[in-house]
Amino acid sequence: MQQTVHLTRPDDWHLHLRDGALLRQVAAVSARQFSRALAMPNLKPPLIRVEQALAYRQRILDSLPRGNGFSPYLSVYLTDKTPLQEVSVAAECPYVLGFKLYPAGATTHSGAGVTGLDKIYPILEAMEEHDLVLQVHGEVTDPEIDIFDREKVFIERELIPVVARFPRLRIVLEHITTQEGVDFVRGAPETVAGTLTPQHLLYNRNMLLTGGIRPHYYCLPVLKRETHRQALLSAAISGNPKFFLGTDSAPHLRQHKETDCGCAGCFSAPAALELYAEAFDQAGALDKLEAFASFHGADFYRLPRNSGKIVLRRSEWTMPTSYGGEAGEIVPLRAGETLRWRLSSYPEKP
Ligand code: OTD
Ligand code: ZN
Ligand code: ZN
Repeated sequence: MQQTVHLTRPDDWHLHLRDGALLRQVAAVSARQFSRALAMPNLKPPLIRVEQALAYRQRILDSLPRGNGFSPYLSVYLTDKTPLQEVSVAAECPYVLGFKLYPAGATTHSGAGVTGLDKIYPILEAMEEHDLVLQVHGEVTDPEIDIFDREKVFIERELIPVVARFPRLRIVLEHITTQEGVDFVRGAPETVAGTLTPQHLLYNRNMLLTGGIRPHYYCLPVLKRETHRQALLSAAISGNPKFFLGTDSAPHLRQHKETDCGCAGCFSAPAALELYAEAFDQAGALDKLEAFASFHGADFYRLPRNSGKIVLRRSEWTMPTSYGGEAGEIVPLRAGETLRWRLSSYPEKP
């Protein structure tokens, strides 16, 4: 049985780092595992201008020990009113990789998002010209559509027409959760890729709802049935460069999860790589982990692959029941349970 996995330092291409005290509490948790991350702009208020995104980047860096080596990248939050000139401003900033499409109301802090894709067609055209990437939360918000079907319907109604209309626009369908999402990305042109989270690779919706409701497994898009999980796992281990790592680690304080209207989001950052390793190991595909975690994302974003290595060892340990700190208590994914892999050497400092 394979006991170690050696990987080129990986990156997290979809991460919620929050702001203020919570940022100071969680940033180092991701920086310990990853070399770079694409930090999401759904703050309160959202990062709707490049200038705000760059100021946030500095706050992220300030929240980490000096010389840490972690490099955050940003995506700017699209609204119905994003000014066209913002696209050329973004294109000048090496740390801004693109713009994020949140359909208004689809997920946490998406209220200021886009109410109709036609409203941002001029922006998408400019992004295509400037070769900026569109990061997409791919769910419709139509109340008539069942929550488990919202990704599939978004692809049919919105994404397929956008890809046809903007054939050179590079798009990442974030946190894919369905067979239809996998099929769409696989069948789409080279311009389209997708990220996969650890929770969607490891769990189906039974985890959320069997034997009691488990708020720490509640995220959006919500966990789906087992057939979908299997489709996601086969995409992750396929070696297809269109699929890469994006944890979507989304910390909320315990009291905001364990309540009568709890927030969506799984805090997977403390053991993100170990969780991916577990999923790949279960599928007998540890040899495919490195490309998924360390190469495909960097290649898609046209950034150099990282240098340096990390090592994962097969070794059992127990995830703490919570992570305390300045902002309060956060319950991680798999709290109090056994993990099978352990990161045994951390990214080297540059
Ligand atoms: N999903 N929670 C959050 C974001 C993501 O849609 C997402 O990217 C969050 O709390 O920011 C969640 O469940
Ligand atoms: Zn999302
Ligand atoms: Zn997210």
